Amino acid sequence: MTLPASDRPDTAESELPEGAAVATTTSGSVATDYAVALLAGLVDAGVRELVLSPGSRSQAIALAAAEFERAGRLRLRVRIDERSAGFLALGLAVESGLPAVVVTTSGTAVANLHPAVLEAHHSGVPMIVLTADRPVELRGIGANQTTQQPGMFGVATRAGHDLEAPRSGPVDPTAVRSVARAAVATALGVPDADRAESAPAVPGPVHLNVAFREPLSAALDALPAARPEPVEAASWSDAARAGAVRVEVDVEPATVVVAGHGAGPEAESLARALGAPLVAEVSSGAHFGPNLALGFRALLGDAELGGAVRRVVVLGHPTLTRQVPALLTRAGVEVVVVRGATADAYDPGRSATVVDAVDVVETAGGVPDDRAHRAWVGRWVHSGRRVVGDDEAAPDLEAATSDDGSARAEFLRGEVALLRRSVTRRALAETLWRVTWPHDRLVLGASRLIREVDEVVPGKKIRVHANRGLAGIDGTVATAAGIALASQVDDGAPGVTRVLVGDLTLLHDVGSLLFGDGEVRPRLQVVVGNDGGGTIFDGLEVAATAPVDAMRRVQFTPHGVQLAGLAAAYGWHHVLASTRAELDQALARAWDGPVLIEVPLAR
Ligand SMILES: Cc1ncc(C[n+]2csc(CCOP(=O)(O)OP(=O)(O)O)c2C)c(N)n1
Ligand SMILES: [Mg+2]
Repeated sequence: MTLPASDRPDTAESELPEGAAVATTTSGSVATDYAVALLAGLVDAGVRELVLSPGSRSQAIALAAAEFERAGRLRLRVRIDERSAGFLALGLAVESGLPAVVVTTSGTAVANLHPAVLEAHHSGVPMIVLTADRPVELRGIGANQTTQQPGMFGVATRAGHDLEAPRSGPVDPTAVRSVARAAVATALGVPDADRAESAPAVPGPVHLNVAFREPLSAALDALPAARPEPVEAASWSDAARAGAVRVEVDVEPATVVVAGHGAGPEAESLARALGAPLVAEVSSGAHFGPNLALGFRALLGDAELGGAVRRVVVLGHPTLTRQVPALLTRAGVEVVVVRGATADAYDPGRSATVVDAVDVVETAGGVPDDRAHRAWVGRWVHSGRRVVGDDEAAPDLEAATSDDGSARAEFLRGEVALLRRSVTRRALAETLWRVTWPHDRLVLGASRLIREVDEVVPGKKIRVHANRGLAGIDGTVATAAGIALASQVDDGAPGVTRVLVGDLTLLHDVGSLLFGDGEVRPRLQVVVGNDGGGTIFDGLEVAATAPVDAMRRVQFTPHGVQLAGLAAAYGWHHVLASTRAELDQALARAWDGPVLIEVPLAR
């Protein structure tokens, strides 16, 4: 059967004059020459990772990428689903701090990147979206697989360029190189000297839409020589500091430091410098240190502690509680927000003094080491410990070593019973926290379990990530795979990446369990708390009044998916961990490929 021209993928649009493209190119295809020049520019500017999904219009970039990988100049990851590819690139960039490139063909393929682009925009993650397109003469005439790609991501990109490979060559590698370099710099948030803006640039996605004409690719014999000249990534905070307004925070015992997602360890040092308690979300990068106040939901709601707060310094993007925004909008509370690498400064009360970097928050009155400060911090820290308490009574260690045989037997019976107990959300959170070490990575999906972890785990300096830019349940497995892959690149003693998700969050991104033949497997344990649907909605106020059946159907969205079967279909190991002993064993299992650990949870 011969397909009608309009249904054939990318074959019918030979709009060039005969021979024009061939005469002035290196490879025989302007598209290939352009793709090679662009990738060379990106790699020389510091790009290390490229994710692509297959397609015809993007073939020149895809084949050139394979060649760069063969030459050891790029790591290439191939994924069928562009939504998955986008989140994989996001995870690679989160872990490496470098912009990952994601390549798609034209049409709906591009739109599938939108969720990851939005997340990258809102959380300040560098990313380069490289989409292939039809040339201008084929746009707006109903050509196959052609839509309005330039500008598709709206305000979510730091920059967007509608580029085209020249009509008939030759490709000017210097010009293409400078486009690539500028894209890397913008994605990293390096300020543009020509742009007179008050706020410094922040990292985020850059869209390069490239129109290719036929012939869409040609054989490639040689790559241009490498000329590495990486863009300096550290410039964001330097620039922020250079242009910053100075704000003084008095050292007085009524200040609290709030560290939301991505705040970083600076929040912890600032809390100590101010002699202030630290309210740090679990993915803040500051959930540790002597000033960390656990159980802060209760403390902020407490009239004597939360009620006494007069000033809050916020770093990062708090999203996990209602108590933090309530505090920041309360009358009589002064709010200083330290702008991070995110699209918007966090300012729920629209009343904050926004500063650009942490060292502009100067402490007046010297080092806070007086008794009043110690007492203020101590009250938060001790009350927090009491609020969180212990899930279980501490084991009676005296009984364990007692001379009395029956006391020892009683102790052992108690311990065995504990190990046989089913896993609660709290035990799941605490166990994952306990087994994660600084060389490991922990990724937390949106919904109920991240809040459980946030609420109960003690301080520990480990790498925790969550997509909190928009808190979507989409792309979590792919993001974690990207973090795992980037963390295992040149690792002598590789750690493990663990991602904790609810069942709906897993099912939403189940396609990201797919690895094609020959694709590098991430060192990843996907831990699924399976309660049969979205139990976060059980906590909505409306659940008390809405019809039970309706709530179940439209919010809880029950399913009977057999996760073991899914895992098998995708070639993953599946372990059912119904008891605490089984969970411990599953997490400690020797590495022999990606594993999906299913933990049944009561609704
Ligand atoms: C892309 C996207 N769609 C919808 C939502 C709204 N949402 C938030 S949590 C949730 C349910 C999550 O269920 P599950 O992963 O099973 O976690 P659980 O609360 O049951 O632990 C949904 C649908 C979202 N955050 N992102
Ligand atoms: Mg669930």
